[in-house]
Amino acid sequence: MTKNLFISFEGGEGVGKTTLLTGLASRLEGRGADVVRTREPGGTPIAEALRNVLLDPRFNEEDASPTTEALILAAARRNHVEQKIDPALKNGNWVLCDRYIDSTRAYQGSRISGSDLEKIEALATGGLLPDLTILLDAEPSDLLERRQQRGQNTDRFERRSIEYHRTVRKRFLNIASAEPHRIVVLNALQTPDELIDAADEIITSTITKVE
Ligand code: T5A
Repeated sequence: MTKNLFISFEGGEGVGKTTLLTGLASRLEGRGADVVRTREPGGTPIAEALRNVLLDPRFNEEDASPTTEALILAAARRNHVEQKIDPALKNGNWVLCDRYIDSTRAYQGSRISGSDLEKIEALATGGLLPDLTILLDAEPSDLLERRQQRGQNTDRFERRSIEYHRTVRKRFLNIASAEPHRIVVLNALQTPDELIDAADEIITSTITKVE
């Protein structure tokens, strides 16, 4: 196996990031890669504890300002980078991460100033950006229909309006347009196998670029 990469998977809620990450990790492992699968917020004991705080349904919007939320996410990310991502990359492992900095840019970025976001991001990542980010993209109403067709619970998705999901989608697409060398957008409405094949091809061309 060639050079190890740091790859993040981004997109709106329930868009299929975990499914793609898992399928791709198995394929890479089949070729002999040592893969660390991880997620944000989370990935270490402290960051998982902070995830529980962030996603605790007892808290609502008024309990934490957007800046507080971004700082908790940043603390989780810093710990994740220091304790897990950076050591794994130095050890020659591939790191496949479900969400990373672009989620903060897309979700929190609309509610805090650009300069605060930049400062928080610099402290959280220490400058570590993924070699490749795969952004899964779909119109939110199509995703809702997909969940309904599969008989899946739509409560969590529907708790926030379609307009909210559309705003997040637009922010992700703007971020991708600003960094086309790092972020590749894939249509999330393809089958899981089609997505794994497409991502695999992108990885091959990324390896060529970074080597
Ligand atoms: N957050 C996070 C921020 O606000 N800022 C930040 O900086 C960060 C890091 C939790 C929340 O935190 C916020 C964003 C979120 O609101 P999360 O746990 O990643 O983040 O939440 P979700 O994105 O909702 O995670 P999910 O696990 O629910 O969604 P996935 O991983 O995108 O989707 P997945 O793979 O689990 O698939 C969902 C379902 O769809 C099916 C699967 O079988 C599964 O049932 N599926 C497909 N069906 C058809 N075709 C495909 N291609 C499919 N792929 C998957």
